Amino acid sequence: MKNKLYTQLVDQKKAGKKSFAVLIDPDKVDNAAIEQLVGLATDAKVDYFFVGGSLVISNHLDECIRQIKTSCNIPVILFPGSPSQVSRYADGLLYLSLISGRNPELLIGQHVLSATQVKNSGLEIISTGYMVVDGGAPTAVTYISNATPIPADKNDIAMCTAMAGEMLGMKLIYMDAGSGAKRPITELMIEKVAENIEVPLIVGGGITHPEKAYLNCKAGADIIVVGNAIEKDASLIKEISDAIHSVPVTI
Ligand code: 1GP
Repeated sequence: MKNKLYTQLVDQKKAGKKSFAVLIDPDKVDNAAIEQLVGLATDAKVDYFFVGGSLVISNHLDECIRQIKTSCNIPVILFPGSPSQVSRYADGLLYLSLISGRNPELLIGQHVLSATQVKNSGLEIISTGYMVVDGGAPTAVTYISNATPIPADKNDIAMCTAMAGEMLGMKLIYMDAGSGAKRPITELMIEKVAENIEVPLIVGGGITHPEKAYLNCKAGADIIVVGNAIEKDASLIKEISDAIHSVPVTI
């Protein structure tokens, strides 16, 4: 099916089910680490792997994804920090436009330059309104994107940005405080955004505890992304996955 992943995301949302995505930065894992993560994620019933990073220096994106794909059935979705992070071995790609910023390169410029390559990859392309929210300190994404994040307490700006993204036709909204953010996005902001859009809402950046993941879902997040905290303590995969999947179904 052409839109298999997106159909699944929308169906999950309609059914009121919350999902957990483990973020893997190819620069930070070797084969042994991938093997461990895949084992833990499979046991914990993780829903997705997101693969990517603001800066991917190493040259083993393909290898990393192939290893994941040969060891489990968890879908792999590219979360690219740059147009070079495309691998045909993944299942899909978040086609990110940085709608919170005013850097034309990340709104449309790099998309034009990489359009042929992305289309020819054969991947399922999911257009995503990417919103960076201030996480209390500069993160790799705020630096690399050369764009001002949405202030953490400006819930109305976040709401209007997400609404505009949806009306422009974006199929997902991703609110991100940035990898390793000191302060993750508040439930108030998540609630405000979730109430005003229909498309699935992804939330990530600085989530380090199962309780926070649970509260974010209760506030309206459909998919929670965790990277950094898991790199430090892989046992969190099970705790966070259980918390997310224990959120009562609300439709
Ligand atoms: C970053 O949303 C992701 O883009 C995940 O953030 O690494 O802080 O979990 P963390």
